[in-house]
Amino acid sequence: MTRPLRIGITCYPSLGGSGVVATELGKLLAEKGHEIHFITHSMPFRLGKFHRNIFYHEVEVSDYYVFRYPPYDLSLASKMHQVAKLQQLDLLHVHYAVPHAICALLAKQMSGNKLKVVTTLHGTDITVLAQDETLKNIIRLGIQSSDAVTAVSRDLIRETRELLEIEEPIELTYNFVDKRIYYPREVSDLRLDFAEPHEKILMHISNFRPVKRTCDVVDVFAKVHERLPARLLLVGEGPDLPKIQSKIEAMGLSRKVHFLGKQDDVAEVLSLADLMLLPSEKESFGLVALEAMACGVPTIGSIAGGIPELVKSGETGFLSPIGNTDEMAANAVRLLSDEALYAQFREACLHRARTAFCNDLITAQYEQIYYNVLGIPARIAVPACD
Ligand code: GMT
Repeated sequence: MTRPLRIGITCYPSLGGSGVVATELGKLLAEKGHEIHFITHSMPFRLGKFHRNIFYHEVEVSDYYVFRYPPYDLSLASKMHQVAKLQQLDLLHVHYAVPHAICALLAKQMSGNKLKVVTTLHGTDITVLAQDETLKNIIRLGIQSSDAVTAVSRDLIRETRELLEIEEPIELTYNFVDKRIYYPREVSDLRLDFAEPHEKILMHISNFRPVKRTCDVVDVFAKVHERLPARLLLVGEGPDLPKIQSKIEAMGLSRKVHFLGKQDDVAEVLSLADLMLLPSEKESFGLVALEAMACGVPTIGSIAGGIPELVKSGETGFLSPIGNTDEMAANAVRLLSDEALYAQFREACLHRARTAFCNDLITAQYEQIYYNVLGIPARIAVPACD
């Protein structure tokens, strides 16, 4: 029997899939008996109620008057060191390289190099920020100084190697969904609030940033709507939302599109959908497509980043070249007009989410990485995922 670990987790607590994955991982590790210390600037939004074995340490930033830019990174590094010392942490697991990997490196140095650091790369920390010459070298340093580095798709590993010219091992740890939360919910009553029984529901969930190509979402929907009765549900908020609202109005589709804003119970909302639209320009993984898959909802998306590792085109959705909204719409219509094909895709979605991206499997992979970096001999049993 291996001993439970004391793990510090840092992530962006208030937005994005990386924060969701970090928080859900912390909860699952705590359930397995590990002691988890979140070290973040605010309470991770998916943490919710009190959990046994989970503690939260808030990073407070000094706003002394000489600072034009209050040094959050230094406050975080200090807090990491302080928590590591007081709570006798075995390791820090940081999600999203910038600035967390460097803060963890500083905390490690402050602890006399005893503390181990695991860094998980999530996407734009590499695909966008590592292209910025002012950040590239420091991101490389953060990665090379970590005791283990993981990335959420093969494509992200490839891109990290290419952009940063590094040889160090990067382990693949796909994102996961908790199957106790993500499953098709009974929402037939709620569905009537948005669509007539004969109408199909297409959905897009994101932070409405340019990489999501939300204009393509609207174009795909408009083309589908010309051929069958349909509604579009848009979930989330972000910089491109006003542009999208104007586009929808200009296209005369306002009565067919519903803006749901930010939602907490994503599984409930996803269960309303017949299709998920994810036509992104960049997407290292696409957690939302996995969440949809776990609720039995196929994805129509782009061949970008790690999406093809997640969505099997022709089995759990259809993928097309970035920007090819004609093909995306044609695939959506094909799937929505053929009941037998749709049922087959839905089953494949449920099966794939529960097996390849099962929470027990991925949690065990992370645990194995932790014991490896600590030099503790352990073989973590991977439960059968069905
Ligand atoms: O940079 C972002 O888009 C945010 C980031 C995040 O913090 O959620 O998203 C990335 O990480 C997610 C979780 O691993 C992935 O599911 C997203 O695909 C990835 N985003 C991009 O690559 C654009």
